[in-house]
Amino acid sequence: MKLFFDDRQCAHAPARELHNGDWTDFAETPARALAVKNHFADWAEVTDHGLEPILAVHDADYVAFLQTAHDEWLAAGRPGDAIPYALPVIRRRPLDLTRIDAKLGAHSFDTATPISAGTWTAAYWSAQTALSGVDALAAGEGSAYALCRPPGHHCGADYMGGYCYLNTPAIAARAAAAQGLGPVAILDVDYHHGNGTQDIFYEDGSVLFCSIHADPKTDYPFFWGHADEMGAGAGEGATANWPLPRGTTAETYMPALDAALARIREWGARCLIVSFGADTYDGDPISFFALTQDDYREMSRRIAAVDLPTLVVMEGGYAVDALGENVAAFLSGFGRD
Ligand code: OKP
Ligand code: ZN
Repeated sequence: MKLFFDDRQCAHAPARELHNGDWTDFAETPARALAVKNHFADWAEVTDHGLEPILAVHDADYVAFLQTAHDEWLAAGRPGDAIPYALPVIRRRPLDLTRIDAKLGAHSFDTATPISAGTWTAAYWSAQTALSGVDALAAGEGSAYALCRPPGHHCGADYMGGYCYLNTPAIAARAAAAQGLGPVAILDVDYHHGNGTQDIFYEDGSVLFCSIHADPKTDYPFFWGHADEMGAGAGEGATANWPLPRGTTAETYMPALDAALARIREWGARCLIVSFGADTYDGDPISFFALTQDDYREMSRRIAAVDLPTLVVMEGGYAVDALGENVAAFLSGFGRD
């Protein structure tokens, strides 16, 4: 199993985030990526695929916004990281937004996703890392791991949120389909619902999206991830959600995983992309499931038993000291430990 990482992903380093009404240190740190990087000795080189596979998922005006937002923020005389404060709950977007604050609000669904000086660089190489993993599958590898940072599953075609700027699993899924690896299924096992990935494919029946996550009644992102969200139009039936209660252990988690894997088999997937967050871990500081490293080994055994070419892309996981071991446990079913 090849492992992909690019150091340029560490250029994204916001200082703080708005959390429960106060400022806290930004949880999605470069140290997360470095903890995983240092756990393994052999990393494969990430190659540059340019903007085209990113624009297959994201709107051009959103990508242009991400590229210049921090410069515009500085030009407006603002210090530090760019953070939105006015968000259009009615998604009416005039095309002539000029103030950076208006652009930030128009392209965000929360205020916890700051843009720092290196955000675009890091997000770009996070996407390239996922795309390099797809290339490994196209070259015949049975599995690959993309250490993507920032993560991707919360952002949509034209909005950021939940620490995410470019939707790495969606970019990988579209690239895999374009390379003839499809039909592609995405299995999201991060603690949080992958609302951005779901949104991108909600009316697209060519990609199956399955997510197991904390119940949005109690947890972020609150507005998406309920069991009755099943896709629409041509995507009807190609979205499936398993919301689970806080405190979930393997006893509750594994039956949901088996149901999702059965769905993926029945649907006829020929390629699997796993959005993996280690924030389902018992010791995660911002999440409330109670899975163990043994559970991660068992999850990866069950996923590998579906026997599809599989790309694991990194999403969350905030217990930094345990993150390397948690990733190794999750990759053990694919022969990496
Ligand atoms: C990103 B990923 C804690 C409140 C929630 C956003 C969480 C984003 C999680 N500060 N803030 O799915 O791990
Ligand atoms: Zn998460």
